[in-house]
Amino acid sequence: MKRKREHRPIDPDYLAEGIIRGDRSILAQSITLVESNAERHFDAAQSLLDKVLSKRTSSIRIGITGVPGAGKSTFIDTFGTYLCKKGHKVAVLAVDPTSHVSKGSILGDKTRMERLSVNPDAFIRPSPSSGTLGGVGRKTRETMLLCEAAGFDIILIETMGVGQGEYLVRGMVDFFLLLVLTGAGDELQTMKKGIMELPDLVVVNKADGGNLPLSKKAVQEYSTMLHFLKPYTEGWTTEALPASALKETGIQEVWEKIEAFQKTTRESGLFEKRRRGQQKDWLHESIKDELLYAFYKNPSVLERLSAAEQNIAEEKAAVSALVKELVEEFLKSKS
Ligand SMILES: Nc1nc2c(ncn2[C@@H]2O[C@H](COP(=O)(O)OP(=O)(O)OP(=O)(O)O)[C@@H](O)[C@H]2O)c(=O)[nH]1
Ligand SMILES: [Mg+2]
Repeated sequence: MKRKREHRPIDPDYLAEGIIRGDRSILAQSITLVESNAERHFDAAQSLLDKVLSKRTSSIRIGITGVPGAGKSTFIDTFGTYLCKKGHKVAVLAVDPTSHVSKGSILGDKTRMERLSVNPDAFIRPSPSSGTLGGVGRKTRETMLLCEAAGFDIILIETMGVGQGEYLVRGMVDFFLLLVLTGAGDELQTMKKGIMELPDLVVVNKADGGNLPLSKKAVQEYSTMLHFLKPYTEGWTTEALPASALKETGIQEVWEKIEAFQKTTRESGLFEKRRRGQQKDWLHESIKDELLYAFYKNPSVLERLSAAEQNIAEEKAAVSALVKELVEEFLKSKS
């Protein structure tokens, strides 16, 4: 006879203690727990987050974006290794809002982060797959909290795919870095309009070998462009710098900029203000997620939904009237 699969009980106290001790395998397990879409994991995950929330180390959260092939993974490998050498603990998270395949991208990324993936002071985590409960935003935010509780003081978030990912990540980091290549004009065409208004620093990567003269020109072009744009962070000037992730040049200069940014924004109070604003946004996003989730799994809504869809498709009813009816039905079922 086949035995029914049993689920081991999850012990949030045990996990919290392991995370705070810096146990990487427990950190990985805990991230899997908060990423889970299974309802039976929800309470344990929330209880775990509650327990570690006040135990977090002070951190800087850095988002890194750029067109495919700009060198994000290579840059993170070099930059992360540099930061570990300086005594930091670096967590690398990937965000891919378009990915529906769990752990699809990390295999590629781990091989591109050869040095960092074996560094004892670094922790690399793949993009969570998007699911119904919450979504990528919630999962990444909660993963950041767990990493901070495990003592990681620098969180690097690589956005995969150009598009909505940039805005999502910009809204959850302190500092946003845009990695670009030479030939500013061509590249800007493939990037979404408006992306140049998001970064706190533009890094022209692959400034090495025969590409050096072109990258110098690109730095100038980007600087000119940035000069005409309103910087994303008040009181901070977004600049363009050259670097080579491969030859490891310009890396120290990038870190110096980020340190200057931290100093300026912490002193002006903007650092804290931005984080508080992000917390508030998170709350409202979560409320919307939760309401949507409750709505779409509500039996009396489900009962009426396909008939409503049919009516709308055949233009037999007005959308607003049907929506009102469905929402009222939902609220009635809850009262
Ligand atoms: N010459 C040179 N090549 C680089 C540099 N950085 C990255 N590359 C190369 O550029 C290619 C793409 O690098 P990745 O780090 O995978 O780029 P990515 O932005 O992470 O790419 P996706 O994750 O696919 O969006 C690889 O072949 C790297 O070796 C650099 O500084 N100089
Ligand atoms: Mg990559």
